Amino acid sequence: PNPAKKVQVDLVAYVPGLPKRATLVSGATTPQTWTLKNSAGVAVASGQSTPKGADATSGDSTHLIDFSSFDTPGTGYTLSVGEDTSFPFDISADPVKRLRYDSLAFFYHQRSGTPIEAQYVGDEYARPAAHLNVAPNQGDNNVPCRADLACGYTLDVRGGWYDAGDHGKYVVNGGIATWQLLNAYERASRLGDATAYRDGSMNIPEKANGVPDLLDEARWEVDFLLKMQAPDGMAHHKVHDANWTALPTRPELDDQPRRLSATSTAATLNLAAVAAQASRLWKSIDATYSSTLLAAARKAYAAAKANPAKLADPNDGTGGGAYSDDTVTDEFYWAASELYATTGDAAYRTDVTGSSHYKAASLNRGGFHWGGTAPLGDITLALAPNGLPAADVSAIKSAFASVADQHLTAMAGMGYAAPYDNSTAGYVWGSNSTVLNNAQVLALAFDFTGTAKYRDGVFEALHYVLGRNPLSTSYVAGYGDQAMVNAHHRFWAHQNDPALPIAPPGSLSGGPNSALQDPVAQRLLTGCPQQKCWVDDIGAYSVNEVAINWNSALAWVSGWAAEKSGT
Ligand code: 9MR
Repeated sequence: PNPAKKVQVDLVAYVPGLPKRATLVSGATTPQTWTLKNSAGVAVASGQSTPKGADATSGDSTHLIDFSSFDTPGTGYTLSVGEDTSFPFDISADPVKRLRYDSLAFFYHQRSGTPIEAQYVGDEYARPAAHLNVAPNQGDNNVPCRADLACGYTLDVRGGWYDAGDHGKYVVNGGIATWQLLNAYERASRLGDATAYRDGSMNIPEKANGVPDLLDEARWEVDFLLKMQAPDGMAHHKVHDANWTALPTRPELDDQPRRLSATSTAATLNLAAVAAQASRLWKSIDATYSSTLLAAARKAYAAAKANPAKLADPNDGTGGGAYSDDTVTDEFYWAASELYATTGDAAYRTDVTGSSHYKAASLNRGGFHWGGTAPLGDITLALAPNGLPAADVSAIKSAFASVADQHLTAMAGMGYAAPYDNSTAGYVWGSNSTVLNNAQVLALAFDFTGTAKYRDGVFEALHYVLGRNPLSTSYVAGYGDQAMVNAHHRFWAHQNDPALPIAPPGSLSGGPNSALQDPVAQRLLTGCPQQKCWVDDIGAYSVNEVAINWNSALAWVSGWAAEKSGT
């Protein structure tokens, strides 16, 4: 389904002044001559490849092509070896600067409870408001708990972002996604250039309200997270349909009853962490909102301490994903870190310094994801001024550099370099988000040390996601001549209904998943090498869905990369 080239490049662009590497698929044991041609087909550079041998992760025998020395901006370059020619690509900083905003636009598209207006997204992506009690929707206005829970109240949980290709709204991955957007802003304000996210930078309804647009977009979900808090301070794990709906189903045509799942310790700590982080960021923008957030965060944290082992049911997967997580020490550390960074309170400090995760103790090549959040606490403690001993903050920063070194060592041995540890579980569901979260680790290592190799590693990760991979495919819709089109999504379901749109530019596919956890992947991909376990098919939800907590990683990394790409 995905004809691969023999010369694999980033199908979008290489940034002037930075390394430029490609991969040749070849079993030859001797160097091969490569030629770089401009858009007129004229050779502008040539050189010799370096044989790297067989690579089990991709199933290819590869050579490295390094054309870094050529640095003339332009469009439509190709790389050739013998008869084999790559897809075209640019040498330019422009595409990554567009991607910074297209990856963020994903979140407006995913908003629930509000019309998605043509003036912001164009006619084909516009749709009416949904899940507001307008038939056939059953609405998120007064949602009861699942019948077996009998919680005795309903909640108004309108708003927020749909998780992914389904219409569920889940606190744990909503938490990490929101945190990552807010962290992109906080990092840029302290160590970079937050004006990239200024009011008017994004095409959203709030683009002229005097508040940075990235914060406006994040607030859409922060407000939803607050609504998921139960009277006792705990947060419901999720709200979603009673049954799975068919593909396609436009959000406003979803007729399923909506139900709250039980509260959970993990969801409650996600709420505590994000509300505390947001309270810090809105302090000088909207003091009342900032206080509301802090009160919610404190209440949630106290509720989680009183209910430290209320785990989400791993079997609660009808009509929505389970998102169960049997370890919450990491969420406790993350939430305590955010609360401490925001308040300086001694009690939170004690919980931070007493945690087994303290000083990045659990940061490793596995990185972070919705179920493993301790590094989010580390990142906040390293970025936001706080009263911890300087030596401890230094230790956290050093951990980022040493894990980044481990990534770079592993990447040097790969045919298609990606910061990804496949040693325990192969390529997992959402592997592209893991690659990009690890790119965030590399980016922070650069921020903390200024060492160029870490910056170069971030761009290597982007090159992998944008086409330098064994499928010659850009996993980002709208970016590159062979880019993901048929995302698993109930509205962007063009493959099933030509009247509906394809995935909009800047949406990230989950990526290769060697566990093949859906019937389409099982039918088409059995026996695949790990990096080839992917297909651009709407039915292949375990490899080709989109999700807020994956696009947040793309937004963080592309925003950082855009900042480092000069003018
Ligand atoms: O991202 C989630 C991944 O880590 C899990 O392995 C997978 C199976 O439980 O679920 C993924 O999340 C999906 C969620 O359950 C439902 N909405 C779509 C999400 C992305 O595929």
